[in-house]
Amino acid sequence: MEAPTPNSGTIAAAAAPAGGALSILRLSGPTALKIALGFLRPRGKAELPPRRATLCDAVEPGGRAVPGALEKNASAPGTAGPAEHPIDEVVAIYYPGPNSATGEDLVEVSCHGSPYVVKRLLEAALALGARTAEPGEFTRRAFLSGRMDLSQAEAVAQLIRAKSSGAHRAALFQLQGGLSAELARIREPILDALVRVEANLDHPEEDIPSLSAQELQAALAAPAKLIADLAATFARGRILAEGARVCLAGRPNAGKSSLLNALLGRERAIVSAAPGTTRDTLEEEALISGAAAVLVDTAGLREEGDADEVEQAGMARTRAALSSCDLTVLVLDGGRAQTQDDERVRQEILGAAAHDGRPVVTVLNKSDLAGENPAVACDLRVSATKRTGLDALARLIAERLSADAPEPGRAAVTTLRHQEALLSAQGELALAARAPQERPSDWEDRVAFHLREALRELGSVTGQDAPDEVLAQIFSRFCVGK
Ligand SMILES: Nc1nc2c(ncn2[C@@H]2O[C@H](COP(=O)(O)OP(=O)(O)OP(=O)(O)O)[C@@H](O)[C@H]2O)c(=O)[nH]1
Ligand SMILES: [Mg+2]
Repeated sequence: MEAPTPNSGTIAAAAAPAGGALSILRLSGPTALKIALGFLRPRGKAELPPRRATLCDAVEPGGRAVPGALEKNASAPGTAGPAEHPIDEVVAIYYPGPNSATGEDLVEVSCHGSPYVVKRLLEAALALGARTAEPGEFTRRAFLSGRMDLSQAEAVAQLIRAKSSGAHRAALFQLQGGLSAELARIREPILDALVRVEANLDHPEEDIPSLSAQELQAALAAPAKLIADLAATFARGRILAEGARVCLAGRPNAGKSSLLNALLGRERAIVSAAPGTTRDTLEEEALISGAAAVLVDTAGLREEGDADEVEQAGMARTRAALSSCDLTVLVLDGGRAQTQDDERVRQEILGAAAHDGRPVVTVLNKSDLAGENPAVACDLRVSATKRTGLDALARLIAERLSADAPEPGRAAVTTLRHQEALLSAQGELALAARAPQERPSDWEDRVAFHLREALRELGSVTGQDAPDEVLAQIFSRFCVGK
């Protein structure tokens, strides 16, 4: 048997999770139509007309008749062919390549959502010569056949994962080629500069106007600025795609775990009146005012000297969480007077956030306890146990997180792979711009080299020359059937 290599043969997979009312079986490849007609009997037709939803009986390939079942499919009197075991009544659509989602012949079969039916249909397709698709293989074929570039293919995965309106918007913009268009704008002047430098090198006698070192620097300033602007969207773009990390921190017993539970709407973390209850950091995904977030509960911070070994280890994790989050919620204990220790911890948390330019929301919790501490500076007063002020807190977190969110309709970088490519391209442009000073006598060679590298890095985002391992890594993160 032929080894299943990616991108060869006809593939089949369920494209919607079985268990809903409907499921979809997809077939893509050179023999998709032939295989489909091996187990589909279009009602009243011999063929599947292109791009038309056609009611079909799905049958066991090569099976024998079950009298009475699916009567309309029963062999007409006088026809000799064997009647067949029915599996389901389905609607099939045949999309001939190259104008299909994968760029190849594609057949989509909508069947009833029973996992058993889906399994039988898939088995029928496999028996007729299809093989099971690998994760992301349909999208990979769309990329390889030029239906979409790599950044658009990656956007398909992001769109499927999108849990919030911001994530959805960013993924859709990228899917529709927004990032690719921005990259094309950046590449153009670099390519232009490269052509002129290479003309100097290869055909100095020809009449292409040469590029002076000064002109080179001027020509590279614009794309360098565009790259820097695009790379600057990554901090927020990543938050959009993955959800912001929101860290709850403060003194022991301030009510951090209670607040986590209140924001989640369920008792996720252990709460107790004993200070030092939470030892390890704890993470949970949540929607905060419609924005995807990961809430992180932490061990309370206090004087190290008084803490035992486990508590100290917990505090070290708190500090690590604080330095890797996108927003800190500083939780103050409103149930008692503020002490010097409170002030010290508050300064530590505010200082860490200010150092990295991260937003902070300061809440005074336990506001139900006499509502005292009117003098304590905070953004708002909440009560985790009485569940007051929680909506305002969620709104404030979302507001501070989206203060510098990428504008709708503007390209944003949402994946580390793209960001790394942009930063490398930026580095190459800087090296190219410096080359004339560093090597006044033969800078053209050096510049051409760095410009080509910059273009290669930018091209890797859209997959213009992405190596196979990179493709394999990207598409393996998809689900089967996409
Ligand atoms: N009255 C009142 N009590 C609260 C409120 N929030 C928390 N508590 C109580 O305060 C105590 C400590 O709550 P936790 O949520 O465990 O506090 P924590 O900050 O996670 O504490 P550590 O994990 O030990 O750092 C518990 O007895 C809670 O019931 C509140 O809003 N009002
Ligand atoms: Mg706790």
